[in-house]
Amino acid sequence: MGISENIFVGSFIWVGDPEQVWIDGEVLKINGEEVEVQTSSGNTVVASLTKLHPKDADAPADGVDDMTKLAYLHEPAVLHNLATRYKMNEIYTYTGNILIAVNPFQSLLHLYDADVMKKYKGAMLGDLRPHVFAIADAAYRAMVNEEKSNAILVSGESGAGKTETTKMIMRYLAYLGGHASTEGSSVEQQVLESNPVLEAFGNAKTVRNNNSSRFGKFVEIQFNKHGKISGTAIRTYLLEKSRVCQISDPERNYHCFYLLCAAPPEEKQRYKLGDPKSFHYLNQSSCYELDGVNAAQEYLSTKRAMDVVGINIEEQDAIFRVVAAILHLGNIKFEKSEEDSSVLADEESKFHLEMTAELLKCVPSALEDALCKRMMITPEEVIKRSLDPLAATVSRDGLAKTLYSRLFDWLVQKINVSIGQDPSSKCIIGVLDIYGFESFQTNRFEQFCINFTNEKLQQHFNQHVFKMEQEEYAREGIGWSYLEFVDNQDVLDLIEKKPGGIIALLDEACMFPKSTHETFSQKLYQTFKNNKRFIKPKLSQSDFTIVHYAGEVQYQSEQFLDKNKDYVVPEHQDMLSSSKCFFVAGLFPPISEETAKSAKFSSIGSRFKLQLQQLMDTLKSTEPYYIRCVKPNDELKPAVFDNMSVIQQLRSGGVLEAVRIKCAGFPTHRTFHDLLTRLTIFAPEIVNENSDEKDLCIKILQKTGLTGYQIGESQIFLRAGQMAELDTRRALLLSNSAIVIQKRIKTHM
Ligand code: AD9
Ligand code: MG
Repeated sequence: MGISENIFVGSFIWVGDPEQVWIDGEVLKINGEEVEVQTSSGNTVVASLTKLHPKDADAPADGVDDMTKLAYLHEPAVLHNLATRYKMNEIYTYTGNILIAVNPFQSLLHLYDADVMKKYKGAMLGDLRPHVFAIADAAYRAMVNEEKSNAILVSGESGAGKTETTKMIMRYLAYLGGHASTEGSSVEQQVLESNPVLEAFGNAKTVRNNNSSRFGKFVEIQFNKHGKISGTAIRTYLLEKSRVCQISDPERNYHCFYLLCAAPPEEKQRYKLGDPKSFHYLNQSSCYELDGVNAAQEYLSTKRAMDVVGINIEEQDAIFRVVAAILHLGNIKFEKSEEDSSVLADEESKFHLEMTAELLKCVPSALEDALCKRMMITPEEVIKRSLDPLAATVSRDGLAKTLYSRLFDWLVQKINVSIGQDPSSKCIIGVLDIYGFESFQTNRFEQFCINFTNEKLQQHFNQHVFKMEQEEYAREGIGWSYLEFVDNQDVLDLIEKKPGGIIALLDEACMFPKSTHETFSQKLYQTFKNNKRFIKPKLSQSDFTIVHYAGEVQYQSEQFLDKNKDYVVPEHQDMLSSSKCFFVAGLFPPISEETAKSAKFSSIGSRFKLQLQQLMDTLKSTEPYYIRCVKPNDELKPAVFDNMSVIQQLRSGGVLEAVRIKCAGFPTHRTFHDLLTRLTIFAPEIVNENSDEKDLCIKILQKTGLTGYQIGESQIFLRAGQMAELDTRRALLLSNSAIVIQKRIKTHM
């Protein structure tokens, strides 16, 4: 059935709008394919019939808590429903069992207090208002009852609320799976306190979010056979290293740097720290403070959280020494000495070099050499070559990044060891908080990896939604073959296929000394010239575009080769592994000569691909629950709902894809009883019949002449648009009978 049957003069519809994406209106005239519409904003527009969507005139004014309850499951209806609910501070809405969470940008404490947790405990999904606790509860109960592992996958763009949602889930799981004992720190307390520690070191203010996670995270919470939390494993993905030495206004570096600069005076003295404005790694941006955050208090609470997760005082001291050392390191400047070599630029640089060496407990001259000189091994001899000031600065920044990322990995590892794993645990609930799809003006290697992740998750999501639909049809005993299902395997092949995918070609380029980003791009153009997921942009000789499921993204290949190389300068490695500080030396375990020789280069892209594969394998063994976070506006303001931005996110987050999959099957399910109440008007004579509801339904539907629907065990399954068609005809019948009645009244008068 086409849309056109539902659109007639006087019917209410949705029409595309350049500002609001969709606007409602009434049909004034139909001229073949052209329709004249009076919009609710008072304009008259002409639109093509195929571009219109019918509007449910009977929809409840306050929206529906589950999109599948909408009479018409299309884009404008989904968008309108979310906007309506958001206005009333109803930030959660289901689409079947996917939860959509729209960031309120204000604290709605009443939504999350202990009473609310109590209410959701054990309640069936859908019995109470949509809530993140309901999803966590469902996952927990399914785990306890069916001894199955579950995963809750939280996604959305930066600032959409993933991390806050994840913390809410963890709090609720800790409430359900907590231990009564109060001796020392309980496992669940440790699990919760791992968050502030990782946020201090892995989060930063960006233009999109004041507390943006600069890494992906999968927290696997293990439960014992009594349903109590017995261990945890945290896996992290791709920390953004470049932020350590490069930031732009009005962003900030990682929170820990500012916290440490606000430490009590004696500690600041110990680390020779002063005003954050005096450090190059911080003063590239003029933003130092965060609204509503007291850095001094945060420093103390971060240390308390470290206590809880089992990081002792000595370790804390060592961690902050490394953080301070990085700040001092960034202030070392170089200038040209004879023959292209470099020396420390001034007294200040000398001071910072000494401070860095003192904090890292290594020899100042060794540090200076490691920064400014390289060993060249020739068959005859070993030569020390000097670096020019620019290369020495690159070397300095490289050292800062390596130190920081090793420190972050150490923290994750330490938390894992300290909370401990439960080898006897059979069930886990995994919680994934990972970066959403990104498409910026400039897209680099990071965006490439992030979007690759999203392609992987999208495939998992589609397959799952698809499977769930099929299972429901099977339960109801109806046949369904879904041939239209489109998979994104082709994009994944383009990226990760071995050999021949983009990552494989990038690795090849990295191993070949003469490669440049241009030769790499040329190779891509040649290899994928007939690939419909790959485009060579007309105006560029080195950019490339991937047609992702969520849209086209143009990548700049300039730093792809460099960023793909995970490489620690051997001079840095040697200097730090011989540090007198047990902690620092531990971050740089000596590497055997064999590995040093064999591992010419280790590929970040390939390692990331492997990590993702492991994640997907874990996810495959779990029952997934999806939460899609939505950012309602870019100003981070409460009560502002920007249709354009939201629709983009629904499209790229796969919510509309899920809707599409539903629509391709039988998206509208109605119980026999429901359908009878609604449709008796088509066959009023059957009401008095003594058959069961199923038979009555069949009779009514036969009378309507509808085809293609399916009859299940307890429900009728209608094709997309069929409910709308029935409603329209019902409305016409009702108005005709109203006219008849009116006529009767008139003739009686
Ligand atoms: V990023 O990809 O890590 O940059 P997230 O994680 O999606 O991003 P985050 O959870 O950090 O976003 O949320 C951003 C901000 O929105 C928070 O700092 C809160 O101020 C605000 N927020 C998010 N969710 C809620 C909520 N349920 N209630 C109140 C919220 N405020
Ligand atoms: Mg986050």
